[in-house]
Amino acid sequence: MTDNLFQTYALNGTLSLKNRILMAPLTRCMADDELVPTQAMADYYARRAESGLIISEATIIRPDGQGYPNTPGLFTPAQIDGWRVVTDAVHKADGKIFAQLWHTGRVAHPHFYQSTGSSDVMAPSAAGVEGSVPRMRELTYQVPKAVSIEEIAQLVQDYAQAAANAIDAGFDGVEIHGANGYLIDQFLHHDSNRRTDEYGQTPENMSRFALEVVDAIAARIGNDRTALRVSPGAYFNMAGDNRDRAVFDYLIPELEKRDLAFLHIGIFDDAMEFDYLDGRASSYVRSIYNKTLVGVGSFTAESGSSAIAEDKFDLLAIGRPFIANPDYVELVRDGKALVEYSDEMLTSLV
Ligand code: FNR
Ligand code: 8K6
Repeated sequence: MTDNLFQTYALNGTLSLKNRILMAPLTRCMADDELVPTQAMADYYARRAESGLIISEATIIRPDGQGYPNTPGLFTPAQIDGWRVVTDAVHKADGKIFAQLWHTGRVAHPHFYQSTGSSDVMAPSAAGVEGSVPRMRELTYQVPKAVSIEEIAQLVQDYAQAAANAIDAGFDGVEIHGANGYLIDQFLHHDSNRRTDEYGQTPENMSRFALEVVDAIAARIGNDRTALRVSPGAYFNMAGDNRDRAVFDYLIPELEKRDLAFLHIGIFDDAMEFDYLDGRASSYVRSIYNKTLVGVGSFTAESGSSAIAEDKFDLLAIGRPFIANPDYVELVRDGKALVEYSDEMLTSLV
């Protein structure tokens, strides 16, 4: 019984989804060397246009946001044109697509942007992560530079410009990547934010950058086309801290006031529990956020449908099964068997 997944859903007055199954954002590292989306990417997304909403793979807002090879960008005219081919293909197939806007912060690597002449890694504080870029183990993570107030203002501008570029490229809206240990999330956790100025220490200060980015983008493209992904539970390139709870206790009601298209949990398995959240990240957010919430993380169509029926969230995002099954929505609707995901599938775009 997955009928509720096939109900339409009005995100707001301007956007209505044909079903409640979203394609989760999935980095594929398949853009060309100028970080321009390819025709193969357009075909890949168009094959998945039966989902209620596709969220694109994370897309960098500027060169020093890059932490993985061949991740697409949204800051050059060629990148905007490349994305327009993708959004046209999705729209022609009767789909909708949001761009996920990304800056990796302290897990960026200057190897990827050496042509800009910059070797700085930008983060809230000079607190690095151990390790190296996945699948490029020779690229060890650097100790980042704590961004100045002026650099923060520029970053906010660059997020807003990338959002405007996304609309120019034909996207239906944007999801700001505020999750999974990347730049915005780095401001929201004590592990990575050790600032003592107006961007650190208190919940209001630590939420300031995230809210400035949200507000700048909403002012540029409309709150109805602006969404955000957050990870209140630290789990990827981030250590949790009991004090993080107060940051999200402040941030999430502030987000609710902004009337965004949706709020999306960033996690790999919704069943993960966090001491300082008294359980699952999704249950915690649901308890203090009354608007559209997207759940994700190791769900099947059946378990996701039950979670929606139990009012744990409103929309279900599906990641890995969508890599394995371009026709995921049709297969679920018809009650047919799915192909199981495996990591080897990441080497080609099907
Ligand atoms: C991801 N995920 C992810 N999340 C995100 O916010 N932006 C991204 O670009 C990516 N990229 C990405 C690549 C790959 C290969 C995987 C497997 C995952 C996380 C993803 O959106 C989702 O939260 C998880 O995959 C959990 O959902 P599933 O796969 O269990 O349905
Ligand atoms: C090369 C680009 C990769 C960018 C996204 C990475 C996704 C890889 C999938 C596995 C990642 C595991 C995440 C950690 C989960 C920890 C749970 C305890």
